[in-house]
Amino acid sequence: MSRNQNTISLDALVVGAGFGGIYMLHKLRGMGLSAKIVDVASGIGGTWFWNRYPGARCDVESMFYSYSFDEALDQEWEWTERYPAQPEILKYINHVADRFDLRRDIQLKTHVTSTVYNETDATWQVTTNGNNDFSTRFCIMATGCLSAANTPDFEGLNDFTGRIFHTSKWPHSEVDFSGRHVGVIGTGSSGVQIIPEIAKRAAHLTVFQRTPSYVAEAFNRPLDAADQIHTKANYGKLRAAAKKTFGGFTVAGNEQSAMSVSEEECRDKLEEGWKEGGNSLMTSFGDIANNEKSNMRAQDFVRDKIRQAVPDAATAEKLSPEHLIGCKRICLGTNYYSVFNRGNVTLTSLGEKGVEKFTTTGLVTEGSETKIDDLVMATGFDAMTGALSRIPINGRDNISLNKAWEAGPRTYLGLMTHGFPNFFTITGPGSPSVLSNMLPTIEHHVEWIAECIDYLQQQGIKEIEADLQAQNDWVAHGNEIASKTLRYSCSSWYLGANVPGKPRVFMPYIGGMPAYRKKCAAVVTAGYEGFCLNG
Ligand code: NA7
Repeated sequence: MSRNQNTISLDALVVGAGFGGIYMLHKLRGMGLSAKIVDVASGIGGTWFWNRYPGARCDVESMFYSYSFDEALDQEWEWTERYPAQPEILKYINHVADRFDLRRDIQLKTHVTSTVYNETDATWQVTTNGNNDFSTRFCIMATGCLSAANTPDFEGLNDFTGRIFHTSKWPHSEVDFSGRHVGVIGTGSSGVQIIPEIAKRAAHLTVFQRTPSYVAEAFNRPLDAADQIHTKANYGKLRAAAKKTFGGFTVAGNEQSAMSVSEEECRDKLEEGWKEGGNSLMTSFGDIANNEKSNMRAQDFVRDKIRQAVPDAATAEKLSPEHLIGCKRICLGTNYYSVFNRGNVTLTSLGEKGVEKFTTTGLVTEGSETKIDDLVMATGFDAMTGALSRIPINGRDNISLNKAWEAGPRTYLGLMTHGFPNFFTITGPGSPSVLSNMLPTIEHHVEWIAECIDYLQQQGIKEIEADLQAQNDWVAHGNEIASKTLRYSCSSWYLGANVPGKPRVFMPYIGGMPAYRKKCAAVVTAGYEGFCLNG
């Protein structure tokens, strides 16, 4: 390990200046600890700093995709749309950083090159590519679940002479597609959002689709004063009610089975959910995600919507997914399907061979070349573990995190890993994270970690570490409940199935936020049960 002469000693170093990192720094500061954030980006915002492609928007309603820890902040901030666009989210997090004077402890444009545990003095030695390294007692990874880009290793890509973009690493200056022939690979959430935007400008857009997505209409709209006043007057109650739901979302949904009503009644209810917009389709009934027959009714409903939106039968057929709805994350779109009615848009389904190769002027699929000027990869992320696996992290006995997670990530509560003392992960694998509303879930983790650190300080305890047995039990419990759900059955990024060679393990905890919160609280009440407290 090469060390900079200038090593800053801290109580806590937070890696990542997204929503998790920003709140963690605020909390640690409030406890009187010396703490800093380090981030490779040139600005704060984490995933919202990078994913600045045209059309980028959150699929959680703005008034609840926001921090709840400060009532005045809640009351003063004005969201303008039901679903916030990326620039507005970035503005919000920058506002928070300024409001709480956080910037003086945020070191940007700094890449963490390694983090190694020194058992002798119980510190983490964190090296960077900048002018300084860090020596810190606590190392907190707020590196995000969807931050490491998945860039498939397409044959011949280096020979392609056109422009290449990835949605998750979008340029800061505007990209002009006018008059261009553009190819987009990927039809997940990012593809679904960017495709209609590119179609407006490009001379021709070819969409290369491996698996069609279920796209629910978002029915995004401007938020009027009445919306804001009502929510702000009831924020406390609404947020408390959301905490009782499975994913921490505001919509509790209908608990009835879709099979308990007639086909006609079922359609009417699904139609109501569809018109409500967003995720309401999935919560129209209580068992769409768990019962195959109920799921089939919801699938048929969306396939009908596709046929209504796209008159060309062959295109509608290609756009119609066959897999279980909700198995992969459902996408929210705005007039997504109808974009394929435009004369300048072609949908190309990838055959078994996928993208066969790139040439200097385009790409070959099913033996024929499509010439393009620009390639947009909307190919997603090495989700949940990618950001961590790309940093060499060595814990006790110099064991690497990649080795410890060789067969898939293993954590206790998604918060800590055996062999890595005083090393925390915010919304790590093994926590509900991406299956929930990330903002309240992040707040829960930050507050749990802060309370834990405070406890260690008060008790004069040197180290906390996940107990191996408790970790094994937690992993087994997570696997057991995941294997009984429909979500386990398809090739999603939840399972790591989108990245060749990645172990297939269902990474987020699927027991729901209420059960998870209860477990985390019980662990604390029992004196950090399942953790080893040393020294
Ligand atoms: P996703 O949802 O992982 O979507 C990636 C898309 O790219 C998806 O359609 C993939 O097809 C496709 N893909 C990935 N690799 C390839 C290759 N090698 N060839 C062809 N097509 C490929 O990522 P997003 O960025 O859209 O969204 C991620 C999350 O961000 C989303 O769930 C929201 O939570 C926000 P596949 O389905 O794997 O066949």
